[in-house]
Amino acid sequence: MNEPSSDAIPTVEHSGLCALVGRPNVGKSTLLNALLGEKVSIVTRKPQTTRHRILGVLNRPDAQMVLVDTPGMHQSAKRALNRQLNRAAHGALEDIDVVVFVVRGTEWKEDDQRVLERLADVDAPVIVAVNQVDRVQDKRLLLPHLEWLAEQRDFAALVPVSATRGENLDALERETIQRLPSGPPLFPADQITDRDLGFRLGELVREQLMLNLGDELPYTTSVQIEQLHREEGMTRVAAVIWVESDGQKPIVIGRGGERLKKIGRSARLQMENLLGERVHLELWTKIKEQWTNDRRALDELGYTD
Ligand SMILES: Nc1nc2c(ncn2[C@@H]2O[C@H](COP(=O)(O)OP(=O)(O)OP(=O)(O)O)[C@@H](O)[C@H]2O)c(=O)[nH]1
Ligand SMILES: [Mg+2]
Repeated sequence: MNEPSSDAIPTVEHSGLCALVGRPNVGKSTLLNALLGEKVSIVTRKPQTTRHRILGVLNRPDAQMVLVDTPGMHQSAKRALNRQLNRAAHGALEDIDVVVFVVRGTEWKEDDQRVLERLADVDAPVIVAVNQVDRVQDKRLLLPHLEWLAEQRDFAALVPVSATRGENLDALERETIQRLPSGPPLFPADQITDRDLGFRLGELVREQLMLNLGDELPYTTSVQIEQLHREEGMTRVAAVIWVESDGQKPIVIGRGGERLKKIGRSARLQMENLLGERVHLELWTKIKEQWTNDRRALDELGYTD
């Protein structure tokens, strides 16, 4: 009677959650995508690119590791949006099986120190991924830096990697997966992320905004997908780019609409790449005043976790 039914989910040797944390811009999202072999989280050269907790599911024959990408933890708590980013990153450390603390080469900044301090009361094993080692000019500095890091906490492991070059990622994967408990997989084998298509498409627009706008403006824009229709061999997408003031609109649109066109073209190509079919993309800009500092607006735009 109590025999498990034949379609009960079998347990795997290693199943659990692994959070990628660190200060902004060290390469957490790049690392997530590189480990998964698919772009699930957007990447730019600017800090505070990631605004949400994003899960990426890595399946192996004996394991399922759910990687949690997080916004970079940082000191500035000026805007409600910044506070929300920090909240999402800190919240991601609850109920985690392994933490990967991502740092950049031989750098150690105040925000790295803060992350280390935040990890003080985390019981899960913490592995340091020393990312971007390809950028360390003088390789002789690496070993002393690893030794110095090893003195800062009883880390489970220190793994030098290059996310963009794919160097040593197998070692990082081994070190993390082996520390996951056995259990049933948390996601179906064919699901790569917890985020729906609308979210992923919106992020691809935001990625282009970050890449194509000057220094301050990207942080006051947000993207909302208004329409998403999948037709025979083609997907139609309409998205709104929210800005904070009248003055910001022409900057996003550019002279004769050139900049918005470029943003749209690049985002569309990324979308076509993701979907493997043609995409028709319409972009609009609208104003929502002070949304980055307005709790309710943040909720409306999906910044709730
Ligand atoms: N040279 C080199 N660049 C890298 C490497 N990993 C990431 N980058 C670059 O570092 C920049 C930041 O990468 P992201 O993955 O967006 O960094 P992040 O930690 O997710 O940043 P936030 O989301 O802002 O917290 C991008 O320009 C990446 O291309 C690496 O291993 N080598
Ligand atoms: Mg990121």
